[in-house]
Amino acid sequence: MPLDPAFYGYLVSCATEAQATGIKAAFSRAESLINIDDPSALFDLWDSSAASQNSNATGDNREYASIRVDGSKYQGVGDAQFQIQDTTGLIDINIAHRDVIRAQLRQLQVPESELQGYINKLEDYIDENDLHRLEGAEAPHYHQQEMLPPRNANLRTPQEINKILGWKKLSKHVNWHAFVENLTVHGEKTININAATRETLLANEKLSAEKIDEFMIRRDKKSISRFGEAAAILGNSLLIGGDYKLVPGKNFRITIGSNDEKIKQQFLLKMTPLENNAAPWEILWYNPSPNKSEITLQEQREKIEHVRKTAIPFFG
Ligand SMILES: [Ca+2]
Repeated sequence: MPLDPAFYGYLVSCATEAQATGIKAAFSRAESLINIDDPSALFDLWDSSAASQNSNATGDNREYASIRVDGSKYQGVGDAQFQIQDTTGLIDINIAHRDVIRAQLRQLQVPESELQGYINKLEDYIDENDLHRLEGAEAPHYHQQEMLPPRNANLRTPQEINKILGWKKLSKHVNWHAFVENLTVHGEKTININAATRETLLANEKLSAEKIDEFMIRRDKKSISRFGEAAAILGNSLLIGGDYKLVPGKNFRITIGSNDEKIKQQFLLKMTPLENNAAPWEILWYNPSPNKSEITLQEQREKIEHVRKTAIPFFG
């Protein structure tokens, strides 16, 4: 399902509109989508618009002509639904400012006095050396707890956060899954405010939940094209420091699942349209069961088999 030639031959804007147009054009040529009876269909573009969570009372569906990359849910074929999330709208656990992680930990009711300990254990897990910080943890601390030592490298998946000493006990919190769901390891320090989740915006403690909700309602109507539009709602503090941008990055998390959300799988796609002799994207990461932080291989196999049998139509 190639993109139009212009996407390969020229540098094109990576604005939401240009990417959406390119993807839409590519999908419109896909054999599996043209032939609606083809069981390998990715998803049903014709019937999906009305089921989008962004449907409005006026019946105006012009917005639905583009596939949004802000995690909006779309109805697929049969019992499947899907979401596309630009990863620059999520929080990158490896590189995000530590104040952002602190804000997230506060949402999990971590007491103020324990915040730095969590941050230091995270830093020790990632950094190359074996020198532990105050309240941090390196290999000897992990051995004491009969845990595998820290990898001393960036996390490879958001779920790896469970392997950091002490962090697993947070998994009992009712908001834990939402917290992990909002993390990525393929993001950027600069957040795309057009695709940022509510949780990501809340991690900026200068912004109130009320203003964020107002902003998201405004954004659902039409993408923000100038920072001034965002600042009019969120205030000027948003613009300081250059931590925000208006366009997507290269990586997109695709979530496909059943309508009752009991079955869910995720892919991380990196768009690579300008790389020679390469497909327009590559899959960086696949998680057959993001709802569970740790499942056995057997459980994974059963899950995948179940997904196959219930015919969630993805990659045949
Ligand atoms: Ca280390």
